[in-house]
Amino acid sequence: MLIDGEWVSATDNCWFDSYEPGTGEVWARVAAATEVDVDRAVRAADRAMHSGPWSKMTASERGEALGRLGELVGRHATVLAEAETRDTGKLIRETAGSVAYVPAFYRYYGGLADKIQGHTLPSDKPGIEIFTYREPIGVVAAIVPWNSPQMLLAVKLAPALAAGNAVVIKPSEHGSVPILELGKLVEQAGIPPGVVNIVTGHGHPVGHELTKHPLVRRVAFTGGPETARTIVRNSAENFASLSLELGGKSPQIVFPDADLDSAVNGIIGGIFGASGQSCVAGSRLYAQREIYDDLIERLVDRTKSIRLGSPLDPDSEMGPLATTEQLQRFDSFVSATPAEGGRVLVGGQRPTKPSEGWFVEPTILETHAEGIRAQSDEIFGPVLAVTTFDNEAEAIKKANASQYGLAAGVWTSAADRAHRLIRSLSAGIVWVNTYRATSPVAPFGGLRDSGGGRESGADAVYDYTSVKTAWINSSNQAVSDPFKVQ
Ligand code: TXE
Repeated sequence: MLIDGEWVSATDNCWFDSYEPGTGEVWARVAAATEVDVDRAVRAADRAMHSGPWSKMTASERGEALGRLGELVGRHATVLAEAETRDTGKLIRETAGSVAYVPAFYRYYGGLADKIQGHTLPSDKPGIEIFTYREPIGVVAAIVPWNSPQMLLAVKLAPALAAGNAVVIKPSEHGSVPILELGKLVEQAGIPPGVVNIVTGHGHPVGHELTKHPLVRRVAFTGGPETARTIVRNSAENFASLSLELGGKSPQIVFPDADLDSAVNGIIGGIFGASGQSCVAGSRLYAQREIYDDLIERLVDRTKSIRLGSPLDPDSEMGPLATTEQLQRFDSFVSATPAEGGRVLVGGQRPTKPSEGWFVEPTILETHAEGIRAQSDEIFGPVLAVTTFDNEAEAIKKANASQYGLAAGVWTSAADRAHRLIRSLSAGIVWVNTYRATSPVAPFGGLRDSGGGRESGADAVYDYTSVKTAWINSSNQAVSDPFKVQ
């Protein structure tokens, strides 16, 4: 682990195994932090923020350090991508692509570091000037899941550092190695010791202790809704501010005027990319009745030809699931579907090839009936639930009937319809004739059980600041005795 600039093992020297989902074998041993380690990391971050060299660096210097970190990520992209692939099972073609994009996030927030400004306010009191500063908020706990560790860390770490904070990162127990690899680059980037700390281990005790630590002022979390509820309760002890990015059950809506070839590619990529283990997976498909049969036939054909294979093989099109819990989740949803009134159109099984690793087939379920759980619940696997609609109003109603509200996809060639849908869909992100695109410039986040707060985009940097308001009496007039009538 990285605590106060030193590479250390846990104080009680405990370790846990990290498995390689492509083989199902242990491939790394990772330190299991204790309460004492978490406390040391938070205190180191607090010191680094308030009295270390970081606190004396100018905003421009912080921005330059972030730029250098991005450059180093680019230079070490091969190692970082391979670590992510081996630890999480995500395809090398996907991790190589996402790690290559990560420097853009460090550059973007590096560029913003010296543009974080307060305001001079139009005072309503003659002779009194009022203005605001934006100060760092305090120690940030960055809690990262396994499904895209580098990217989901960058959207937390980069704005937190740009604003002058120090950070304690808690990677997922299923994705620690890529983050530890990133930790090696932090010092080289000229970021002083203690500013970035990494404590590894399970939700309990590591995440738990971190989120209730009194010196933590902000928690940036990506993960599941149940964990988020615990974190909200823990952080309430200290009123730490929060961003919660919790996944979804995102609808894809296809109208007859859509370019169907393009829609098929967007839908396949949207659900089977990352083996469906993506918060924005487009896992519910609604197709207008006139094109339903044609669209489903194309999707089923393409699904049958998806090449499952080792995540390290650049020719593989879909890799394994990341954990055995994810395997069980897939099995339980898919096996329940026929009894709930649905039908397996393709997939649904564990494949015979590859014979090792945690693979499942890419799966499409027809879910016309009400109450099919695969239609309403987040599976976080390669399972697409499909059904029909007859008109635009019905499409919107069905798409919005979810406790989640992260993303939605719309496929249409009519500009007026696209605008109507964007306004009517209850989601944090709406993609029209594209899907799963992200960018450092674009806010990302959802509604209801998909969480709250937005990551990425220029405004996110302000979430890592607190406002200080200053009042100055520049009138040259002394303050009069408050108890003497004038
Ligand atoms: O997530 P967890 P899991 C969803 C998805 C998935 C489900 C469970 O539906 O099937 O969540 O996945 C840390 N205090 N998403 O179990 O547990 C944990 O160690 C503080 C959506 O992997 O939420 C890890 O670092 N932290 C998603 C992180 O929380 C705690 C990504 C996420 O793990 C903690 C992943 C605690 N008490 C899962 N308990 C997305 N939005 O992309 C655990 N953690």
